[in-house]
Amino acid sequence: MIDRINFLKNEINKHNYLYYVEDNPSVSDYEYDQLFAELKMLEMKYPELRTPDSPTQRVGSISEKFLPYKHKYRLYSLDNTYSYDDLIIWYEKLSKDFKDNVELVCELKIDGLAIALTYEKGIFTTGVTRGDGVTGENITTNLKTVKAIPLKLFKDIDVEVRGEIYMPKSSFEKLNEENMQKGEKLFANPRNAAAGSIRQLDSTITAQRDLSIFVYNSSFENIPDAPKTHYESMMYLKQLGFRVNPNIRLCKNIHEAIEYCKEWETKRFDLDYATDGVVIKVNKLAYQEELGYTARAPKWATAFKFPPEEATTKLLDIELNVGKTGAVTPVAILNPVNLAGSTVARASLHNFDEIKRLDIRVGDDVVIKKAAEIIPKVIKVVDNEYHFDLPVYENPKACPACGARLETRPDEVSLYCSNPNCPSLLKARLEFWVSSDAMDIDKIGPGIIEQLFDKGLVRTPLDLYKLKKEDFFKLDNVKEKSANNMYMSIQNSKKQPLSRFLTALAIKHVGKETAEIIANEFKTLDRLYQTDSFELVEIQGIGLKIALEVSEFFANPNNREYLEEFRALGFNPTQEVERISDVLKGKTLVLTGTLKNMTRDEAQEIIKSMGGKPTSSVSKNTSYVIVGENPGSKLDKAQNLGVIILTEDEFLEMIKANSPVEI
Ligand code: 3B8
Repeated sequence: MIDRINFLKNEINKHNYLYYVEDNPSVSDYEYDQLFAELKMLEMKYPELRTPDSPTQRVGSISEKFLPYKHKYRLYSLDNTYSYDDLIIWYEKLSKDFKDNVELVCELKIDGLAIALTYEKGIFTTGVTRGDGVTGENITTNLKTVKAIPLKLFKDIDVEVRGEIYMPKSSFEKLNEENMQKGEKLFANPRNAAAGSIRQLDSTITAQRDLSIFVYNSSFENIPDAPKTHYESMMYLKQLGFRVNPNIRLCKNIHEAIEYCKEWETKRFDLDYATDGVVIKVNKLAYQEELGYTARAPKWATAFKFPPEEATTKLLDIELNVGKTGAVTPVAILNPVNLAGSTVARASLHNFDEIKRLDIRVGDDVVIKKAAEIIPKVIKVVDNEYHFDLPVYENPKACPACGARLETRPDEVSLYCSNPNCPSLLKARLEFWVSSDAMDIDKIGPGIIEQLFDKGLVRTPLDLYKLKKEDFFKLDNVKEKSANNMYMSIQNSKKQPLSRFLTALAIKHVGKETAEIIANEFKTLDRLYQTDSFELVEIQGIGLKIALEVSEFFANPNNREYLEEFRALGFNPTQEVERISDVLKGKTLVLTGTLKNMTRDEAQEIIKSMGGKPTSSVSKNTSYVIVGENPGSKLDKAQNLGVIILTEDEFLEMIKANSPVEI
């Protein structure tokens, strides 16, 4: 029987390969279905003969969990450039280290989702998202439903490959059409559709989506006749059974590479998959190794990005925003327009100097562009006769929120509201205080801040901590339960570490990362009181500008008084737990039941040290519930809400898999 099963597995895998990788089917759908049905039947009868590389394992299953997974090899990003001149500079810099001519390989840059696939002895074992490059999520079950990913290679080798999962443009359009008819949500572009499909907890849904892959890099260990160039390694990947993009070209020098870029800038629109640029790589693997990596990207590769899409629309108004520093910034209000697949109604105008420089007037037709930033920018005004009939934009003289005079500050382009009690400024500060980067008071959002402020219940962050439970009943639609939640989430934030408290203070130049560096160094607020700029500037990562700002902040008697008020309310921010990893960043975890291998406190410390947040109650926002012996009602609640449940062993495995070894 095992022979027949093996025969069927090989036949089906071969037909899969010909159909999904080679685009060259060799049997009819009917014949294929017959083979598949027979294999399924035999595996049902002899479940012990069912193996992970069987094509029947591509169907997916429900209630899979995505667990963080530390990559064996770090997945770097690529440096970007938008100009041919930069490409020439990049090439000259890298080739001067070598005597020979440096050959390049050009590939299309597929606009999908980066993933890493691990094969052991030729069998697909693990598939992981890029994540932050160090840690991703284990999405093996979902990836198994992608037919172009081989479950078994043509050679029994160990290899890790990287590639890009994407959805063909035509399938994306079809999916959106179907979703529209069903009244379901539409995806903005093929990339989002692919991401939405692959991150389904129910992988039977993934299985129904038309996803494919192009593979573009690999790490082999100990294979005979290993490829010596990138080009050869791509051919080798093809021989192993992977789908590689056919539009790859070997180039003698950067000028040939630029030719390739120019050619594909227009030809790309004829393809059935989205591309956003060209990846240019040094061909010789020995040279790649010699060139090495910067902190975030290989020096031996770069991405030429196709010019970003632009759109033209009418500027309806210029809105003014007051930020947490009191800076007033202009925002363009636009006639909504489609840009690179999403609708844009607001765009950045940078600052008032920029409006003057571009002579932007309300009523103009303007060109907007999506650059690397998420928020599109206004880049120029369309040459229209009527532009000159429109009134020239005048900088505001008064704060849009409180009417106070606006002032300039030395060496800064922004205009600032001169009123330290400006309601917009105070609200922006409060919003920042509760935000996820700062004190992370997750039950209080901008809408609640607005109400608390407008009803005169809070003016400064200090006031938040003086609120009583009853005060929340004064807000719209707030009942006992949510009043309690809000009250508790504010009170609990008193225990946030020093790094968050420092961030929340919104000291100039001190963002989240800088605050973390300072907090890890000083550990307590008391120690920070005693510091000066000389001591601060000695710290790795702290420049003079930051050092001066921070020391001045702590020397200022008003600020000291402010900080003392926090202490009187029970604050004593410290930095106890050193971060050892970021794998649980942004995740909340709940413990229930008795753990065998550690105490509750130990488990909580571990969670914190990996960047996670231990909390006591289960909600739909809980990332994982860790279950020990004799679990309480939290387990039932987690099951009802569909929260991912981890046994203690699974939790330990996750810790082990992500222990801070250098990679
Ligand atoms: C090194 C090489 C990242 C990439 C790479 O089609 C590295 O090569 C990378 F650190 O992200 N989207 C490609 C694509 C992406 C990358 C790549 N090659 N064809 C892509």
